[in-house]
Amino acid sequence: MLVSSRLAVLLSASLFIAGINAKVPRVAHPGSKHAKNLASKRPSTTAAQVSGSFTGTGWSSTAPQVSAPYENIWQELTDDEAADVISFLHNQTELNLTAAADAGSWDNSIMRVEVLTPNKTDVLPFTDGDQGKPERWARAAIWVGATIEPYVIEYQVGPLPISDASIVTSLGWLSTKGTTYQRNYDADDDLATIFMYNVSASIQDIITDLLNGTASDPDDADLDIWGIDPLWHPTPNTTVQWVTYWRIPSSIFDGETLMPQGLYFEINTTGRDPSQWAVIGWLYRDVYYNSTEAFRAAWEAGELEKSKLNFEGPWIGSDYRGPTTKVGANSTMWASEKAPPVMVPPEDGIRYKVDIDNRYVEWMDFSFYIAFRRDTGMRLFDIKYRGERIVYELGLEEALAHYAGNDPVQSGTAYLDTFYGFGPYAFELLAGYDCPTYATFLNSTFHVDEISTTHPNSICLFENDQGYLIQRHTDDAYVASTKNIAFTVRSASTVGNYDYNFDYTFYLDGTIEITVRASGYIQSAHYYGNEGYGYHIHSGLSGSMHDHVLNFKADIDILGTANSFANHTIAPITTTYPWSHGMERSTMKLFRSYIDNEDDAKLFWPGNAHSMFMVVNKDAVNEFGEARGYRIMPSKGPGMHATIQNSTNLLNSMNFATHALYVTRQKDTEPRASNANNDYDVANPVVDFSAFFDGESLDQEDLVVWFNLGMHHVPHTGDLPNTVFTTAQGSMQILPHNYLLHDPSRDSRQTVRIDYNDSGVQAVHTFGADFSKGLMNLTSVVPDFYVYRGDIDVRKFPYDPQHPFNSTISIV
Ligand SMILES: *[C@@H]1O[C@H](CO)[C@@H](O)[C@H](O)[C@H]1NC(C)=O
Ligand SMILES: *[C@@H]1O[C@H](CO)[C@@H](O)[C@H](O)[C@H]1NC(C)=O
Ligand SMILES: *[C@@H]1O[C@H](CO)[C@@H](O)[C@H](O)[C@H]1NC(C)=O
Ligand SMILES: *[C@@H]1O[C@H](CO)[C@@H](O)[C@H](O)[C@H]1NC(C)=O
Ligand SMILES: *[C@@H]1O[C@H](CO)[C@@H](O)[C@H](O)[C@H]1NC(C)=O
Ligand SMILES: *[C@@H]1O[C@H](CO)[C@@H](O)[C@H](O)[C@H]1NC(C)=O
Ligand SMILES: *[C@@H]1O[C@H](CO)[C@@H](O)[C@H](O)[C@H]1NC(C)=O
Ligand SMILES: *[C@@H]1O[C@H](CO)[C@@H](O)[C@H](O)[C@H]1NC(C)=O
Ligand SMILES: *[C@@H]1O[C@H](CO)[C@@H](O)[C@H](O)[C@H]1NC(C)=O
Ligand SMILES: *[C@@H]1O[C@H](CO)[C@@H](O)[C@H](O)[C@H]1NC(C)=O
Ligand SMILES: *[C@@H]1O[C@H](CO)[C@@H](O)[C@H](O)[C@H]1NC(C)=O
Ligand SMILES: *[C@@H]1O[C@H](CO)[C@@H](O)[C@H](O)[C@H]1NC(C)=O
Ligand SMILES: [Cu+2]
Repeated sequence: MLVSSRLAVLLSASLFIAGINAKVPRVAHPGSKHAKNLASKRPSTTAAQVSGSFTGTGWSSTAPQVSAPYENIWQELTDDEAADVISFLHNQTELNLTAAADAGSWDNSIMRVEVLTPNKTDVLPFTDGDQGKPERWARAAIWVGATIEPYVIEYQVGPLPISDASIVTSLGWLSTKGTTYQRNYDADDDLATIFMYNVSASIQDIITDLLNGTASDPDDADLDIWGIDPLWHPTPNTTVQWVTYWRIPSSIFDGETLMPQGLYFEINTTGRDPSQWAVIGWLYRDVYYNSTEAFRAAWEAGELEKSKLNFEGPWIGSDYRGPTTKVGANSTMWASEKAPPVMVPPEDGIRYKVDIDNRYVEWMDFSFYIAFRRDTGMRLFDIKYRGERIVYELGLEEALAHYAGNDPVQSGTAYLDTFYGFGPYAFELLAGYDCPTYATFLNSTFHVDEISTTHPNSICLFENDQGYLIQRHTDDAYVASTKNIAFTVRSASTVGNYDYNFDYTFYLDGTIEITVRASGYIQSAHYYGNEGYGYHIHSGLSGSMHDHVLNFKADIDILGTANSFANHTIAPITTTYPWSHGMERSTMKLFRSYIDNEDDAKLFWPGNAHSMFMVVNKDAVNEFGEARGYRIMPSKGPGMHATIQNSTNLLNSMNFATHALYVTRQKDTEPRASNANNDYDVANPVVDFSAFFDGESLDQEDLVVWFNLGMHHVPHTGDLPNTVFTTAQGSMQILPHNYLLHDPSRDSRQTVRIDYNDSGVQAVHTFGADFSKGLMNLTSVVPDFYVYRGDIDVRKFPYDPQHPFNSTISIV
């Protein structure tokens, strides 16, 4: 599932690149690892240009207001809070900060500020008791560039609002190594890009011949140059990287990651003095040349056979490509120009309530708070069902896309996408496409490089009919059916080349489903010699196999925090019964046990799904003596873990991907399974997930389940031009298990029973349900494309018309 994509440059993560014309990035945004630009083409408006509330159509979708029972204490910093924290940090002279707008890679600057998620031990006495609000703190990531050994580090800042009592202090308590210090071996990525183009300029004649393009001037090149992520450190404190050439599309389509050119070189970028940097070797058609001279000699000797190249064409575009004239009933998708069925809003107003200021939502028997983070995007807190909390926190932790290949760039690619962040790329959703036009849209904001950016309408909330029933039964006297209406919270992040869609869906039976889908551009490989690592999918192109593993945190609380993790397994047995006349019967039986220690709680989904895993409360049994609980179960797709268990690329930074799910005891010091800065130094991550497993009891303790969604992605021709959501998706369900005494969807009136006999219908029972009826003006659900408006940046330095959208380029 998920996608991979990367930006190219920026890398990482699959991203964008493309569109970006490979300009050397300005140094002002020291967070970007590979310095390239992510973004870019996105329209942006200033706050002043935006007014009014967006609906996406002429239909005004104002959800009824509700007042959250308490303030959203997880909410991101307001712009004012962020400005205050930034000012306070600048006042700490020992940090020696340069304003982000003026900072280069040799300065210290603020990469990002964000709310520090309050500790659960401080939150529960407030939400569940009569204690006051927990203190509000921020966290800040600082780029320390004014040194020969640059690093990044995070601090805890607060309490907020800033006062005489506020301090800047260590955040080491949330690191498994005791410090958030991360050595930054890529601080001079801007110079590295220049170095790569200088190297290429020295062989432009060969590049013209082999690759039919220019790569001598980063501001005027046909070819982009970028490569592995994370960088390699073959011996301590040294840095090497393999890079390759990608053709820059000239059209609007962002297909750079579909145009690798098959020539690779390795450079040694150890240290901060580019004059000491060197080319280590070249690779072309699986032949390694140990110097530029050796490569040139082979070329001059005519020893190089030319590989097929990947050129731009309609094949990288995602537009309609069918016949240009209507060719009648026998043509492909002959009716596709006709308007398809559409979702329309309920006649009688919206059936959910929202507290916009607090990002608090009530739908049927569920309520929850929405928060948003730069690293992981949208997350939910305090999900209650029928008045009881069932999930304290639910959200993405990390997204791995681990590639392999016969070439060193694909082999060296293993994106940890929180490095780039899901927040900065959670762009505006398109009403009528991403979400129904009648959805409620929320904005999201993050604070990077001393700029507060708001993506309007980047989270949507809507109810819809799932297109299949939640319940039915027929016999010779009646037919009974219940509509499967569910409520979804959605966002999508385009992290470089890939688009990840995240859904949290709530069902009438008390189930919560977490779904991730991937679309966008694959990161592909040059086909030469890559048969063992992907399909040949275009002239010079291999699909480049990779694993997507997205780790999620589900802090499940069943009737309090004292919970246990049950394993109910169905297994075959051979046994006799009092009634079996002594004869053995081959049958099966239910075996019940608990997994009661963290060390036993790194789990796989068993083959044939023969084990059920539940978070239960042993002290909360129902009237039949069964422990009430919620089960966790893969829904779409089988659940995931990484194929590569001991990655040469990621070392200690992918321990969240070794198994399909994990259970740990909840601890304030273990709030996240990963950290956005891990990617800077993967051998010494800020958070090494394996350190969470230290033999603690899981018996009636506060438990956290960490599970993986994803897919093994071996792109085939159907991934061109873009991967499709239909197959690239996975989901997990968290569902009631002996939690209530019957199916709660019976409490929905959207159920019908028709009694009938040979004489026809005798009675119709609709239980008071209303039906949508009367006239619906469908024009009201036609999307208004012209309200799409892109980012809103509150800049703290003058607008640069040459780089108008630079704030979203920053990856920090
Ligand atoms: C930072 O220092 C300046 C000058 O002393 C002061 O005006 C400002 O209020 C301080 N900012 C914060 C957040 O304390
Ligand atoms: C502070 O940072 C500047 C670069 O912005 C650097 O030149 C200077 O040496 C640093 N001062 C100290 C005391 O580290
Ligand atoms: C959260 O808990 C950790 C570990 O107990 C503690 O060090 C930290 O100060 C707490 N954070 C806040 C904001 O109180
Ligand atoms: C090289 O590119 C030029 C246009 O830039 C094109 O005319 C030519 O056919 C290309 N050559 C090959 C071998 O693809
Ligand atoms: C690498 O750099 C660190 C930090 O300066 C230093 O402590 C360590 O000794 C270095 N290791 C080697 C092998 O040079
Ligand atoms: C890279 O350069 C450093 C010194 O700058 C050197 O110690 C190291 O051996 C080099 N590594 C490789 C693989 O060339
Ligand atoms: C490169 O390879 C050649 C021949 O295999 C060898 O003579 C030479 O020493 C090598 N150069 C380097 C820099 O390793
Ligand atoms: C569609 O195909 C059928 C069967 O081949 C043929 O009889 C019919 O004439 C075709 N119709 C059109 C509009 O081409
Ligand atoms: C989103 O931001 C826009 C522009 O600032 C504002 O007009 C709108 O009210 C915001 N919407 C929500 C739901 O906060
Ligand atoms: C679950 O229980 C079954 C049956 O006792 C056992 O075989 C299996 O190993 C258990 N699974 C785990 C993950 O402990
Ligand atoms: C992981 O790889 C390293 C280096 O290749 C090797 O030393 C180690 O034994 C491997 N560990 C496992 C569990 O495969
Ligand atoms: C439907 O709505 C559109 C846009 O509001 C309006 O122009 C049109 O007249 C309406 N049609 C009818 C039949 O009311
Ligand atoms: Cu993929």
